[in-house]
Amino acid sequence: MTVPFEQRFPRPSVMGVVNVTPDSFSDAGVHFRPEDAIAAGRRMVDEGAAIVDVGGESTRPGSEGVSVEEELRRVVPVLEGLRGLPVSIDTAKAEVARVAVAELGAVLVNDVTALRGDSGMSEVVAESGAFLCLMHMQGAPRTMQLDPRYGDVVAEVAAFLEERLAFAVAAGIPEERICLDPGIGFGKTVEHNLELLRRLDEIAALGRPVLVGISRKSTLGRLLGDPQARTGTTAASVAAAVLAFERGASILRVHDVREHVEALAVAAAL
Ligand code: 7PJ
Repeated sequence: MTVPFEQRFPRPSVMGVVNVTPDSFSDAGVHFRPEDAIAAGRRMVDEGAAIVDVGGESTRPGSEGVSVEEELRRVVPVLEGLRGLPVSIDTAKAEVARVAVAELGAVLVNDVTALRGDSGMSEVVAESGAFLCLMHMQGAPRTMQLDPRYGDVVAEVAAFLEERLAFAVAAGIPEERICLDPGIGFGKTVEHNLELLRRLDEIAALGRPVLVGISRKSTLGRLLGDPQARTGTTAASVAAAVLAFERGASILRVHDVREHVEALAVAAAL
């Protein structure tokens, strides 16, 4: 018997971000040493994170992939150091997911390719009983921000997530273990991101818990007046997270855990 997603991650839950990469979106390199990443992950759980998302491959705009060996070299010591704490693995590689879930206790696979990146991924998730996040991305990280285009961005993202959910279920992953994510910043302009957040109820209407990651993303910095911004502030992140929660998000993927836990506790009470 597995616990349904909604029970394991009640609304709102916070996912803390631990990037073990030299070049993530917004916290470039701060956790590249395993001991720093482990300390950051532990602190996030102390501060109220429901889960800590450990990733060893950057998906920031313009980034190239890394090999399985390099990704494992980055994440394995961190997963070992966080053993016993609730951890997810941010990876598109089946072998990295397998090691994380089957050998090192990760409970959720966060695959930004939504099972399109590695044909072995669905089997790893199905067999392990892990939770799964399916995220929308237009294009691939290296080129996704060059000229993203949609007719109706919300309708297209919803249709994509519905199709990936059906694919995952057909591959043997129980629907009750899956959450969906519109993929803020993944092949989207500022206006696309805003439209997705304004109409997040249409993503929630697909019937699965929704995860939103907008923490420190460039859209926020651009809204604050810098057209070249590559990051956003904590205060801007918290505002976006609270409104995403109000519009139906269940899990907020964030860098500043304490601030989000406090703000979301108040938002939930109101
Ligand atoms: C997201 C992610 C997101 C999910 C990143 C960063 C960029 N995974 N991985 N959703 N963003 N599920 O950490 O700022 O929005 S990488």
